[in-house]
Order: sequence, then structure tokens, then C-alpha cells
Amino acid sequence: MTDLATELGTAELVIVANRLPVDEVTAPDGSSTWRRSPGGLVTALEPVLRQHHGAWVGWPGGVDQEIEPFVSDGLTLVPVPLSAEEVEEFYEGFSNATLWPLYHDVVATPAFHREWWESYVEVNRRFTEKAAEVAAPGATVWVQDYQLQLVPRMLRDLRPDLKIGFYLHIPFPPVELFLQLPWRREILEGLLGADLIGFQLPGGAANFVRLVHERVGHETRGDRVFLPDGRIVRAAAYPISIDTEEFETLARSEATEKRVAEIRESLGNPRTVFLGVDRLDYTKGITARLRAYSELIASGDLDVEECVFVQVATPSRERVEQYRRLRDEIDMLVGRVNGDYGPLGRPVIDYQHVSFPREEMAALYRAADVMVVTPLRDGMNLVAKEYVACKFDDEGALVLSEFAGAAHELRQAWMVNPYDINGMKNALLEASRATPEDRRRRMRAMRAQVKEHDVARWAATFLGDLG
Ligand code: GDG
Repeated sequence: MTDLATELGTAELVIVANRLPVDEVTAPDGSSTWRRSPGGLVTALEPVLRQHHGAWVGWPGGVDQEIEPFVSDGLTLVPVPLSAEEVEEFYEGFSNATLWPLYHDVVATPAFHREWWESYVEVNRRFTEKAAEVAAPGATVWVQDYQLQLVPRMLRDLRPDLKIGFYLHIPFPPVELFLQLPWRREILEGLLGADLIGFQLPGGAANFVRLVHERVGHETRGDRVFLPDGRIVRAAAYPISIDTEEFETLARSEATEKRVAEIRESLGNPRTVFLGVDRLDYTKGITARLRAYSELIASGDLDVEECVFVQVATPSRERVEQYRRLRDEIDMLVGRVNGDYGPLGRPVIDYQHVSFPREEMAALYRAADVMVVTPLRDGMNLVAKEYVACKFDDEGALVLSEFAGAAHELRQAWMVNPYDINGMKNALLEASRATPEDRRRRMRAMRAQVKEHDVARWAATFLGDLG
């Protein structure tokens, strides 16, 4: 037997996630290869997957790709195909236009469609079947995120021998909001198929346990649910993190150092660089943040000759209607502010609707004096942690929304309520005018937090508790 779980039924650890951790790249001659997609999850899980004869089950990202399991960079990957209709109904529909807004405090209105739900059930079953095929007897299966909440139950029915964990990367909503979901009972039952259910924050775990008690009628005590068949399910918080060392190493490199100088130069060597980095998503609070900043420019509290706001908004879910509208809204806002207040050749807001390589991200973080992270609701927000990880000289200030999971750990940030524009304006001013000692004291404390709690520790803790 090889070290790789290429034979069916031999994987001791199976990760089941919506996406495989690779993207298909097509060469000019038409041939295609797979390239590892950057991301903390795969970095964290790679060593454990190797150690434990592991496999990763996920969608390869295209339409109707019938691909046999394969090995890429030493990882065994098991593709789950989706049809064009399923991409529309399961992925863009139920996952991203029903569950995503519902779980983020309905900051956009969730759409409920019965066909989308049917597709969600169908696709969850397909993921389950693949996972059941590759898992060795008694293996551990770790299911990831909101797209796959029915998998734990379906998998337990097929394979009662498995140890099953589930982790939700986004917030689990308050009881009153969750109850809007026509399929609320099925989702709760789906999750209860797991032995351990992980949430970003204790509040999410508590919401879940309360719902199970009130709506499914199971006995609960603390973080435990007692099922009629004698099984005990635990629901607890495991705040996710980043590969802190990797970011710091990247930030310290000479190439980054050089790039930081180039970036500041190209921005006109301003005194203060404000930075926002987000997927272009309505949960991230991009418009309100840019509005707060432009009011400070309009009033003269911030001088356009001395400051610039760099906003990176990575393209995301571009076929979903609400995301298209948001993009137009931001385009209009940035255009208006730059037209009204930007001197020739100097934008007030330098808006980048692109995805940058990781190296460029590290340079941007290092170049930024004030990082502005103001989601209306966010499970964790890794950008805030990445910024802190890159500030090895303890310089820089973080403005952070109370409604990001990260606010529970990065307590020394300038905290804001992203719905309070005046409050955000004050925080932006305070953070940019704080004394170097004050900034350093805060940054040191936050750095100690992310250094100790990195993504490897997150994965090890969850898997340890599951085992
Ligand atoms: C979900 C939850 C939770 C962004 N632009 C570029 C780029 N990024 C990277 C960032 C960061 C990641 O994408 C975004 O992570 P976040 O945590 O900020 O947000 P979501 O994508 O919404 O993630 C969230 C997370 O899952 C993990 O559990 O924290 O709450 O919503 O790593 O650096 N990376 C590169 N170029 C870009 O232009 N290379």
C-alpha cells in the first residue's frame, strides 16, 4: 500500500469541503494542470492529512467534471462533480443567496426557493457518498461549512462506524432569524449527525443548542446534546486562525520590503495609508466604511494631500444578483468621491477590484498605517489577523468591527459599530492620530494573541477533541 489514500476505503482522515484546495489551470497548448489554491485551511490540514493517510473531498470548481480521484502535491483529492443547474441552485442559490444572508443577520434578504433546497439535498447526498467511499473503517471525517450541513446525518446513516466532525466558518444566527428557514428542522437534524460541531464563537454554539432543545426536543446540558439513541453530540467554539509564521516570514522578506517602498511611492508617499481588504461582499461593510472616510475628507478632518484609502475588493460570486448590485454601488461611490475631492492624479480612494498574489497582500499590509476591517457581520475575519501577523515591528493600527468574530480575540483594536458612521469617523481619526507608544502597546498584545493561537493549533484542538 502507498502512503496515499488513492485506494477506495483507505483514508483514515477525510476532509469534506465545498471546494477542493486546487484550481484548474489551462496552459496555452490546451493541457490542464492543478494548482494549489492559497488558503489557511489547506495549510493547516496538510500536515495532518499526510500523517493520517488522508483525502480531501470537494468540488473542482467547474461544470460536469467527471474526474477520478487523483494526487496533487502529495494530497489525495476526490472530486465531486456539479452540473450547471446545480451550480446555480445548490451553490449560488441555496448556499449563497439563502443561507449566507440568513446566517449573517439578514443584512441582505434571503431568498427561499424549494427547487434550490432540493438541489442542496441532492448535492449533499453526492458529497456524502464520495466521503463514504473513501473513508477507511473507523476513520475520522471532518465536514466543513454551511454548504454541507446535511452531510453529517447522511454520512452517519451510511457509515455508523465513522467519527464525524463538522465546522461552521460563518456565524450561526440568533434563534429568531434561523426560524425563518422553511427547512430549519432538516438542517438541525443534519448537523446532529456529527459527534462534534465547531463554531467560531461560543454564542453560535449556544444558539444551536438552544434551537435543538426548543425545536427538536432533545435534552441538552451546557454544550452537550443527548440523543434518544444514547449518542452525545457536543457543540462548542473553536475560533479559526491563520498560519501566523508564514505571514510574518513573508512580511519580513527583502522582496516585500522593496515592494512596500514602491507601493508607498506610487501612492505619493502619503503620511497615512488606510487599507481595506475584503472579498466584495455585502457583509463586509465596504460602503459604510468608505462613506465614513470620505466624510472626513470632505470636512477637512483628514487632508487629501496627506492620506489615501486603498480598498482591495476581490471579485466574488459575480453571478449572484446582490453581489452585482453591490459592485455598482461601490463603483458609483468611489467615482463620486474621487471626482468631488481628489486632486489631479491623486485619488481619495484607490480602489482595486482584483485578486492579488499573497506576496502583494503582505506588502500592502506592511505598507498600511491603519487597517480598516468593518464587517456588518463576519464569522471570524482572517484579514484582521493577517494584518497583525505582518506587523513584526509593532507599528500600525487596526480598526475593527465589534461584529467580526476576531473582535473577541483582538481586543486592543479600535472597536467600531459599523452601523454608526460617526463612531467610525471618530475611530479612524483616533487610530490615525494615536501616539506611537499607544499603537505599539496595542499591536504587541494582538500579536501575542495571533502567534499563540494559529491555525495549526485550531486544527489540532478540534481534531483532538473529536478523537
Ligand atoms: C469565511 C468567513 C472566516 C482576500 N483578497 C485576496 C486574498 N484574500 C484572502 C485574505 C483572507 C481570505 O481571503 C478572506 O478571509 P476572511 O476571513 O477575511 O473572509 P471570508 O472569505 O468571508 O471567509 C470568515 C473565514 O471563512 C475562515 O473561517 O474568517 O468570517 O466569512 O485570507 O487574505 N488573498 C489573495 N489575494 C487577494 O486579493 N491572495
